[in-house]
Amino acid sequence: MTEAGYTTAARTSEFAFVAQESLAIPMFSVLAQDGTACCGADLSVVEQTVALRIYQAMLFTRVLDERMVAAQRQGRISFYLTSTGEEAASVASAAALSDQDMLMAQYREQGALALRGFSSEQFMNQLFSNELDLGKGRQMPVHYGCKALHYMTVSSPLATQIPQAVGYAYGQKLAAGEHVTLCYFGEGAASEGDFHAALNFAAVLRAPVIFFCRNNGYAISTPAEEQYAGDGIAARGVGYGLQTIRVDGNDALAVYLATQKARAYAIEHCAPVLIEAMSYRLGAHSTSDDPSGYRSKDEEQKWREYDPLVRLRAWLYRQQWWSEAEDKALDESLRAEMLAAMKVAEKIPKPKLRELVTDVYDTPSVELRRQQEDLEQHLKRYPEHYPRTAGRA
Ligand SMILES: Cc1ncc(C[n+]2csc(CCOP(=O)(O)OP(=O)(O)O)c2C)c(N)n1
Repeated sequence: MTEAGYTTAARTSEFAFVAQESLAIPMFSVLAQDGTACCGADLSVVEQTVALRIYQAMLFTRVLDERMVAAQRQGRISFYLTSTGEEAASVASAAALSDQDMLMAQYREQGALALRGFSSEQFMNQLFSNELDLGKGRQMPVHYGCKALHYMTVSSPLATQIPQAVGYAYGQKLAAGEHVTLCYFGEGAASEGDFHAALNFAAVLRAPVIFFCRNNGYAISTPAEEQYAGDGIAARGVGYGLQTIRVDGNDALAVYLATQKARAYAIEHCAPVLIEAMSYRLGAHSTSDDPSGYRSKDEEQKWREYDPLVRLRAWLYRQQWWSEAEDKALDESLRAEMLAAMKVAEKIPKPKLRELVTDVYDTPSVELRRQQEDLEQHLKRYPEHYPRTAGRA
Protein backbone atom coordinates (compact mmCIF):
# COMPACT_ATOMS: atom_id res chain seq x y z
CA MET A 1 0.00 0.00 0.00
CA THR A 2 1.50 3.34 -0.93
CA GLU A 3 0.58 6.91 -0.28
CA ALA A 4 1.89 9.62 -2.62
CA GLY A 5 4.63 7.22 -3.71
CA TYR A 6 5.83 6.30 -0.20
CA THR A 7 5.40 2.81 1.12
CA THR A 8 3.74 2.42 4.51
CA ALA A 9 5.63 -0.84 5.11
CA ALA A 10 7.62 -1.28 8.30
CA ARG A 11 11.41 -0.73 8.12
CA THR A 12 13.89 -3.50 8.81
CA SER A 13 17.69 -3.78 8.86
CA GLU A 14 17.49 -7.54 8.49
CA PHE A 15 18.15 -8.39 4.85
CA ALA A 16 15.75 -10.90 3.24
CA PHE A 17 14.28 -11.27 -0.23
CA VAL A 18 10.53 -11.82 -0.22
CA ALA A 19 10.24 -15.49 -1.17
CA GLN A 20 7.61 -16.22 -3.75
CA GLU A 21 6.53 -19.35 -1.83
CA SER A 22 5.70 -17.25 1.22
CA LEU A 23 3.00 -15.49 -0.78
CA ALA A 24 1.46 -18.56 -2.48
CA ILE A 25 -2.22 -17.84 -3.05
CA PRO A 26 -4.66 -20.60 -1.96
CA MET A 27 -7.46 -21.95 -4.13
CA PHE A 28 -11.09 -21.47 -3.09
CA SER A 29 -13.00 -24.74 -3.41
CA VAL A 30 -16.33 -25.97 -2.04
CA LEU A 31 -17.19 -29.20 -3.91
CA ALA A 32 -15.33 -32.50 -4.05
CA GLN A 33 -15.46 -34.57 -7.24
CA ASP A 34 -17.95 -37.01 -5.69
CA GLY A 35 -20.42 -34.16 -5.19
CA THR A 36 -19.95 -33.75 -1.44
CA ALA A 37 -19.17 -30.39 0.14
CA CYS A 38 -15.48 -29.98 0.86
CA CYS A 39 -13.18 -27.76 2.89
CA GLY A 40 -15.90 -27.12 5.49
CA ALA A 41 -18.07 -25.33 2.94
CA ASP A 42 -21.68 -24.43 3.65
CA LEU A 43 -23.60 -24.95 0.41
CA SER A 44 -27.03 -24.11 1.82
CA VAL A 45 -26.59 -20.62 0.30
CA VAL A 46 -26.88 -22.01 -3.24
CA GLU A 47 -30.42 -21.90 -4.57
CA GLN A 48 -31.88 -24.84 -6.49
CA THR A 49 -32.98 -22.75 -9.48
CA VAL A 50 -29.51 -21.21 -9.82
CA ALA A 51 -27.71 -24.56 -9.54
CA LEU A 52 -29.96 -26.14 -12.16
CA ARG A 53 -29.61 -23.14 -14.47
CA ILE A 54 -25.83 -23.46 -14.27
CA TYR A 55 -25.83 -27.22 -14.83
CA GLN A 56 -28.22 -27.06 -17.78
CA ALA A 57 -26.17 -24.35 -19.51
CA MET A 58 -23.03 -26.42 -18.92
CA LEU A 59 -24.65 -29.46 -20.50
CA PHE A 60 -25.91 -27.31 -23.40
CA THR A 61 -22.34 -26.13 -23.99
CA ARG A 62 -20.88 -29.64 -23.85
CA VAL A 63 -23.42 -30.93 -26.38
CA LEU A 64 -22.98 -27.90 -28.65
CA ASP A 65 -19.20 -28.40 -28.63
CA GLU A 66 -19.39 -32.11 -29.46
CA ARG A 67 -21.87 -31.51 -32.27
CA MET A 68 -19.89 -28.65 -33.81
CA VAL A 69 -16.54 -30.43 -33.77
CA ALA A 70 -18.29 -33.23 -35.71
CA ALA A 71 -19.74 -30.63 -38.09
CA GLN A 72 -16.28 -29.16 -38.69
CA ARG A 73 -14.86 -32.65 -39.37
CA GLN A 74 -17.67 -33.20 -41.87
CA GLY A 75 -16.67 -29.99 -43.66
CA ARG A 76 -19.89 -28.21 -42.80
CA ILE A 77 -18.24 -25.34 -40.89
CA SER A 78 -14.70 -24.07 -41.24
CA PHE A 79 -13.58 -23.69 -37.64
CA TYR A 80 -14.59 -24.29 -34.04
CA LEU A 81 -13.23 -23.91 -30.48
CA THR A 82 -14.56 -26.09 -27.67
CA SER A 83 -14.66 -25.24 -23.98
CA THR A 84 -14.74 -28.88 -22.90
CA GLY A 85 -13.54 -29.27 -19.32
CA GLU A 86 -13.86 -25.54 -18.63
CA GLU A 87 -17.62 -25.10 -18.76
CA ALA A 88 -17.92 -24.34 -15.05
CA ALA A 89 -15.63 -21.32 -15.32
CA SER A 90 -17.61 -19.36 -17.89
CA VAL A 91 -21.14 -20.57 -17.05
CA ALA A 92 -21.01 -20.27 -13.26
CA SER A 93 -19.27 -16.88 -13.32
CA ALA A 94 -21.92 -15.47 -15.69
CA ALA A 95 -24.64 -16.89 -13.41
CA ALA A 96 -23.39 -14.72 -10.55
CA LEU A 97 -23.93 -11.51 -12.53
CA SER A 98 -26.93 -9.43 -13.40
CA ASP A 99 -28.02 -10.02 -17.00
CA GLN A 100 -27.33 -6.30 -17.61
CA ASP A 101 -23.65 -6.58 -16.64
CA MET A 102 -21.38 -6.43 -19.68
CA LEU A 103 -19.42 -9.51 -20.72
CA MET A 104 -16.21 -9.17 -22.71
CA ALA A 105 -15.08 -12.60 -23.79
CA GLN A 106 -11.96 -14.11 -25.34
CA TYR A 107 -13.37 -16.93 -27.53
CA ARG A 108 -13.85 -19.93 -25.26
CA GLU A 109 -16.78 -18.61 -23.24
CA GLN A 110 -19.78 -19.84 -25.25
CA GLY A 111 -21.08 -21.18 -21.92
CA ALA A 112 -21.64 -17.64 -20.61
CA LEU A 113 -23.56 -16.74 -23.76
CA ALA A 114 -25.61 -19.95 -23.52
CA LEU A 115 -26.46 -19.12 -19.91
CA ARG A 116 -27.72 -15.70 -20.99
CA GLY A 117 -30.11 -17.38 -23.41
CA PHE A 118 -28.34 -17.34 -26.79
CA SER A 119 -30.34 -20.08 -28.53
CA SER A 120 -29.20 -23.09 -30.55
CA GLU A 121 -30.51 -21.30 -33.63
CA GLN A 122 -28.46 -18.18 -32.86
CA PHE A 123 -25.32 -20.25 -32.29
CA MET A 124 -25.85 -22.07 -35.58
CA ASN A 125 -26.58 -18.90 -37.55
CA GLN A 126 -23.27 -17.45 -36.36
CA LEU A 127 -21.32 -20.65 -36.95
CA PHE A 128 -22.70 -21.01 -40.47
CA SER A 129 -22.29 -17.24 -41.16
CA ASN A 130 -25.72 -17.08 -42.72
CA GLU A 131 -27.87 -14.01 -43.25
CA LEU A 132 -29.50 -14.39 -39.83
CA ASP A 133 -26.13 -14.24 -38.06
CA LEU A 134 -26.15 -11.11 -35.89
CA GLY A 135 -22.66 -10.29 -37.17
CA LYS A 136 -23.78 -10.71 -40.81
CA GLY A 137 -21.12 -13.32 -41.45
CA ARG A 138 -18.28 -10.85 -40.92
CA GLN A 139 -16.67 -12.68 -38.05
CA MET A 140 -14.92 -16.02 -37.75
CA PRO A 141 -17.12 -18.83 -36.41
CA VAL A 142 -17.19 -18.64 -32.54
CA HIS A 143 -16.52 -14.89 -32.53
CA TYR A 144 -20.00 -14.25 -31.22
CA GLY A 145 -21.50 -10.93 -30.24
CA CYS A 146 -24.96 -10.03 -28.99
CA LYS A 147 -25.95 -6.52 -28.01
CA ALA A 148 -29.28 -7.60 -26.50
CA LEU A 149 -27.47 -10.01 -24.16
CA HIS A 150 -24.69 -7.55 -23.27
CA TYR A 151 -22.03 -9.72 -24.84
CA MET A 152 -19.38 -7.72 -26.69
CA THR A 153 -18.30 -9.13 -30.05
CA VAL A 154 -15.18 -11.27 -29.71
CA SER A 155 -11.97 -9.98 -31.34
CA SER A 156 -9.28 -12.20 -32.88
CA PRO A 157 -6.23 -10.31 -31.57
CA LEU A 158 -5.56 -11.64 -28.08
CA ALA A 159 -6.16 -9.50 -24.99
CA THR A 160 -7.65 -6.45 -26.75
CA GLN A 161 -10.84 -6.94 -24.75
CA ILE A 162 -9.01 -6.42 -21.43
CA PRO A 163 -8.27 -2.66 -21.63
CA GLN A 164 -11.58 -2.21 -23.46
CA ALA A 165 -13.35 -3.79 -20.50
CA VAL A 166 -11.69 -1.29 -18.16
CA GLY A 167 -12.83 1.58 -20.35
CA TYR A 168 -16.35 0.21 -20.43
CA ALA A 169 -16.40 -0.30 -16.66
CA TYR A 170 -15.06 3.20 -16.10
CA GLY A 171 -17.98 4.45 -18.20
CA GLN A 172 -20.35 2.45 -15.96
CA LYS A 173 -18.78 4.15 -12.95
CA LEU A 174 -19.24 7.62 -14.47
CA ALA A 175 -22.85 6.75 -15.28
CA ALA A 176 -23.25 5.85 -11.58
CA GLY A 177 -25.05 2.63 -12.53
CA GLU A 178 -25.10 -0.52 -10.46
CA HIS A 179 -23.37 -2.62 -13.07
CA VAL A 180 -20.02 -4.26 -13.60
CA THR A 181 -18.10 -5.55 -16.60
CA LEU A 182 -16.68 -9.04 -16.48
CA CYS A 183 -13.75 -9.70 -18.77
CA TYR A 184 -12.64 -13.24 -19.65
CA PHE A 185 -9.18 -14.15 -20.90
CA GLY A 186 -6.76 -17.05 -20.78
CA GLU A 187 -3.46 -17.21 -18.92
CA GLY A 188 -1.78 -16.96 -22.33
CA ALA A 189 -3.50 -13.64 -23.04
CA ALA A 190 -2.20 -12.44 -19.66
CA SER A 191 1.28 -12.35 -21.24
CA GLU A 192 0.20 -9.50 -23.49
CA GLY A 193 1.08 -5.93 -22.58
CA ASP A 194 -2.63 -5.07 -22.82
CA PHE A 195 -3.29 -7.21 -19.73
CA HIS A 196 -0.77 -5.30 -17.59
CA ALA A 197 -1.88 -1.91 -18.83
CA ALA A 198 -5.50 -2.85 -18.13
CA LEU A 199 -4.90 -3.99 -14.55
CA ASN A 200 -2.98 -0.91 -13.62
CA PHE A 201 -5.47 1.37 -15.33
CA ALA A 202 -8.40 -0.35 -13.55
CA ALA A 203 -6.75 -0.24 -10.13
CA VAL A 204 -5.81 3.43 -10.35
CA LEU A 205 -9.11 4.57 -11.88
CA ARG A 206 -11.10 2.27 -9.61
CA ALA A 207 -13.20 0.78 -12.36
CA PRO A 208 -15.87 -1.81 -11.45
CA VAL A 209 -14.42 -4.57 -13.61
CA ILE A 210 -13.95 -8.25 -12.80
CA PHE A 211 -10.93 -9.71 -14.59
CA PHE A 212 -11.65 -13.41 -14.99
CA CYS A 213 -8.65 -15.48 -16.03
CA ARG A 214 -9.31 -19.03 -17.18
CA ASN A 215 -6.02 -20.70 -16.44
CA ASN A 216 -6.41 -23.89 -18.46
CA GLY A 217 -2.73 -24.83 -18.48
CA TYR A 218 -1.92 -24.14 -22.14
CA ALA A 219 -1.66 -21.30 -24.64
CA ILE A 220 -2.11 -23.47 -27.75
CA SER A 221 0.97 -25.74 -27.36
CA THR A 222 2.80 -23.73 -24.68
CA PRO A 223 2.29 -25.15 -21.18
CA ALA A 224 1.82 -22.78 -18.25
CA GLU A 225 5.28 -23.52 -16.83
CA GLU A 226 6.81 -22.11 -20.02
CA GLN A 227 4.59 -19.04 -19.83
CA TYR A 228 5.42 -17.69 -16.37
CA ALA A 229 7.64 -18.36 -13.36
CA GLY A 230 5.55 -16.63 -10.69
CA ASP A 231 2.50 -17.80 -8.77
CA GLY A 232 0.15 -17.83 -11.75
CA ILE A 233 -1.96 -14.88 -12.76
CA ALA A 234 -3.46 -14.21 -9.32
CA ALA A 235 -0.13 -12.94 -7.99
CA ARG A 236 -0.21 -10.23 -10.62
CA GLY A 237 -3.59 -9.03 -9.38
CA VAL A 238 -2.12 -8.54 -5.91
CA GLY A 239 0.89 -6.78 -7.45
CA TYR A 240 -1.30 -4.25 -9.19
CA GLY A 241 -3.33 -3.61 -6.04
CA LEU A 242 -6.47 -5.54 -6.91
CA GLN A 243 -8.67 -7.66 -4.64
CA THR A 244 -7.76 -11.12 -5.89
CA ILE A 245 -8.98 -14.67 -5.50
CA ARG A 246 -7.85 -17.97 -6.96
CA VAL A 247 -10.67 -20.44 -7.43
CA ASP A 248 -11.03 -24.07 -8.50
CA GLY A 249 -12.32 -23.53 -12.03
CA ASN A 250 -13.78 -27.05 -12.24
CA ASP A 251 -15.94 -26.38 -9.20
CA ALA A 252 -19.02 -24.58 -10.54
CA LEU A 253 -20.28 -23.63 -7.08
CA ALA A 254 -16.93 -22.18 -5.99
CA VAL A 255 -16.79 -20.13 -9.20
CA TYR A 256 -20.36 -18.95 -8.67
CA LEU A 257 -19.81 -17.94 -5.03
CA ALA A 258 -16.48 -16.24 -5.74
CA THR A 259 -17.91 -14.22 -8.63
CA GLN A 260 -20.92 -13.23 -6.55
CA LYS A 261 -18.59 -11.82 -3.87
CA ALA A 262 -16.40 -10.18 -6.51
CA ARG A 263 -19.40 -8.44 -8.03
CA ALA A 264 -20.63 -7.19 -4.66
CA TYR A 265 -17.15 -5.86 -3.87
CA ALA A 266 -16.73 -4.18 -7.26
CA ILE A 267 -20.03 -2.36 -6.88
CA GLU A 268 -19.71 -1.46 -3.21
CA HIS A 269 -16.14 -0.17 -3.46
CA CYS A 270 -16.17 0.80 -7.13
CA ALA A 271 -12.97 -1.13 -7.64
CA PRO A 272 -11.63 -3.98 -9.79
CA VAL A 273 -11.28 -7.62 -8.75
CA LEU A 274 -9.21 -10.40 -10.30
CA ILE A 275 -10.35 -14.03 -10.29
CA GLU A 276 -8.01 -16.77 -11.49
CA ALA A 277 -9.92 -19.98 -12.21
CA MET A 278 -7.67 -23.03 -12.32
CA SER A 279 -8.82 -25.56 -14.90
CA TYR A 280 -7.60 -27.62 -17.84
CA ARG A 281 -8.33 -27.46 -21.55
CA LEU A 282 -9.48 -31.04 -22.18
CA GLY A 283 -9.92 -30.57 -25.92
CA ALA A 284 -7.64 -29.28 -28.65
CA HIS A 285 -6.96 -25.53 -28.78
CA SER A 286 -9.20 -25.39 -31.87
CA THR A 287 -10.25 -27.67 -34.71
CA SER A 288 -6.97 -26.66 -36.42
CA ASP A 289 -4.84 -28.04 -33.57
CA ASP A 290 -3.70 -31.55 -32.56
CA PRO A 291 -2.67 -31.68 -28.87
CA SER A 292 -1.10 -35.15 -29.22
CA GLY A 293 1.95 -33.30 -30.58
CA TYR A 294 2.66 -31.55 -27.28
CA ARG A 295 1.03 -33.39 -24.37
CA SER A 296 0.34 -36.92 -23.24
CA LYS A 297 -2.91 -38.86 -23.20
CA ASP A 298 -2.17 -39.71 -19.56
CA GLU A 299 -2.19 -36.05 -18.63
CA GLU A 300 -5.52 -35.51 -20.36
CA GLN A 301 -6.92 -38.64 -18.73
CA LYS A 302 -5.93 -37.39 -15.29
CA TRP A 303 -7.87 -34.19 -15.87
CA ARG A 304 -10.91 -36.04 -17.21
CA GLU A 305 -11.33 -37.26 -13.64
CA TYR A 306 -11.99 -33.65 -12.57
CA ASP A 307 -14.76 -33.11 -15.12
CA PRO A 308 -16.80 -30.11 -13.85
CA LEU A 309 -20.09 -31.46 -15.23
CA VAL A 310 -19.69 -34.76 -13.41
CA ARG A 311 -18.89 -32.92 -10.17
CA LEU A 312 -21.89 -30.59 -10.23
CA ARG A 313 -24.22 -33.37 -11.40
CA ALA A 314 -23.12 -35.59 -8.50
CA TRP A 315 -24.01 -32.78 -6.08
CA LEU A 316 -27.38 -32.18 -7.75
CA TYR A 317 -28.19 -35.89 -7.48
CA ARG A 318 -27.28 -35.87 -3.79
CA GLN A 319 -29.54 -32.86 -3.27
CA GLN A 320 -32.27 -34.76 -5.13
CA TRP A 321 -32.70 -31.71 -7.35
CA TRP A 322 -31.88 -33.68 -10.51
CA SER A 323 -32.07 -37.34 -11.50
CA GLU A 324 -30.41 -39.68 -13.94
CA ALA A 325 -33.65 -39.91 -15.95
CA GLU A 326 -33.89 -36.10 -16.21
CA ASP A 327 -30.26 -35.93 -17.20
CA LYS A 328 -30.65 -38.47 -19.99
CA ALA A 329 -33.81 -36.77 -21.26
CA LEU A 330 -32.15 -33.33 -21.35
CA ASP A 331 -29.04 -34.69 -23.07
CA GLU A 332 -31.14 -36.35 -25.77
CA SER A 333 -33.37 -33.34 -26.33
CA LEU A 334 -30.33 -31.02 -26.59
CA ARG A 335 -28.75 -33.31 -29.18
CA ALA A 336 -31.95 -33.35 -31.23
CA GLU A 337 -32.34 -29.56 -30.88
CA MET A 338 -28.76 -28.89 -32.09
CA LEU A 339 -29.10 -31.21 -35.05
CA ALA A 340 -32.39 -29.64 -36.13
CA ALA A 341 -31.02 -26.09 -35.71
CA MET A 342 -27.91 -27.01 -37.69
CA LYS A 343 -29.89 -28.44 -40.59
CA VAL A 344 -31.96 -25.27 -40.83
CA ALA A 345 -29.01 -22.87 -40.43
CA GLU A 346 -26.87 -24.44 -43.12
CA LYS A 347 -29.60 -23.97 -45.71
CA ILE A 348 -30.11 -20.27 -44.96
CA PRO A 349 -28.25 -18.16 -47.57
CA LYS A 350 -25.09 -16.22 -46.78
CA PRO A 351 -25.48 -12.45 -46.28
CA LYS A 352 -25.49 -10.38 -49.42
CA LEU A 353 -22.05 -9.29 -50.51
CA ARG A 354 -22.78 -5.60 -50.18
CA GLU A 355 -23.56 -6.11 -46.47
CA LEU A 356 -19.85 -6.46 -45.97
CA VAL A 357 -19.62 -2.68 -46.09
CA THR A 358 -23.12 -1.42 -45.31
CA ASP A 359 -23.65 -0.14 -41.76
CA VAL A 360 -19.90 -0.06 -41.14
CA TYR A 361 -19.64 3.64 -42.00
CA ASP A 362 -22.44 6.11 -42.77
CA THR A 363 -20.83 6.59 -46.17
CA PRO A 364 -18.34 3.93 -47.26
CA SER A 365 -14.91 5.41 -47.97
CA VAL A 366 -13.42 5.46 -51.48
CA GLU A 367 -11.01 2.64 -50.49
CA LEU A 368 -13.82 0.51 -49.16
CA ARG A 369 -15.89 0.99 -52.33
CA ARG A 370 -12.88 0.16 -54.47
CA GLN A 371 -12.22 -3.00 -52.47
CA GLN A 372 -15.84 -4.01 -52.85
CA GLU A 373 -15.71 -3.56 -56.64
CA ASP A 374 -12.47 -5.56 -56.81
CA LEU A 375 -14.11 -8.34 -54.82
CA GLU A 376 -17.15 -8.41 -57.11
CA GLN A 377 -14.87 -8.65 -60.17
CA HIS A 378 -12.84 -11.40 -58.53
CA LEU A 379 -15.92 -13.49 -57.75
CA LYS A 380 -17.18 -13.10 -61.32
CA ARG A 381 -13.83 -14.23 -62.67
CA TYR A 382 -13.38 -17.28 -60.40
CA PRO A 383 -16.89 -18.49 -59.51
CA GLU A 384 -15.78 -22.14 -59.36
CA HIS A 385 -13.76 -21.45 -56.18
CA TYR A 386 -16.66 -20.04 -54.14
CA PRO A 387 -20.02 -21.27 -52.83
CA ARG A 388 -22.94 -20.65 -55.17
CA THR A 389 -24.44 -18.02 -52.89
CA ALA A 390 -21.21 -16.00 -52.68
CA GLY A 391 -21.36 -12.67 -54.40
CA ARG A 392 -25.11 -12.42 -54.82
CA ALA A 393 -26.10 -8.79 -54.91
C1 LIG B 1 -2.02 -10.71 -30.51
C2 LIG B 1 -2.17 -12.17 -30.80
N1 LIG B 1 -1.11 -13.00 -30.70
C3 LIG B 1 -1.24 -14.31 -30.97
C4 LIG B 1 -2.45 -14.82 -31.35
C5 LIG B 1 -2.58 -16.31 -31.66
N2 LIG B 1 -3.27 -17.00 -30.57
C6 LIG B 1 -4.60 -17.24 -30.62
S1 LIG B 1 -5.15 -18.04 -29.27
C7 LIG B 1 -3.61 -18.10 -28.57
C8 LIG B 1 -3.39 -18.76 -27.23
C9 LIG B 1 -4.13 -18.10 -26.12
O1 LIG B 1 -4.04 -18.86 -24.94
P1 LIG B 1 -4.87 -18.52 -23.68
O2 LIG B 1 -5.04 -17.05 -23.52
O3 LIG B 1 -4.27 -19.24 -22.53
O4 LIG B 1 -6.35 -19.07 -23.97
P2 LIG B 1 -6.85 -20.55 -24.26
O5 LIG B 1 -6.80 -20.74 -25.75
O6 LIG B 1 -5.97 -21.47 -23.52
O7 LIG B 1 -8.26 -20.60 -23.79
C10 LIG B 1 -2.68 -17.49 -29.42
C11 LIG B 1 -1.23 -17.39 -29.13
C12 LIG B 1 -3.56 -13.93 -31.45
N3 LIG B 1 -4.78 -14.35 -31.77
N4 LIG B 1 -3.39 -12.62 -31.16
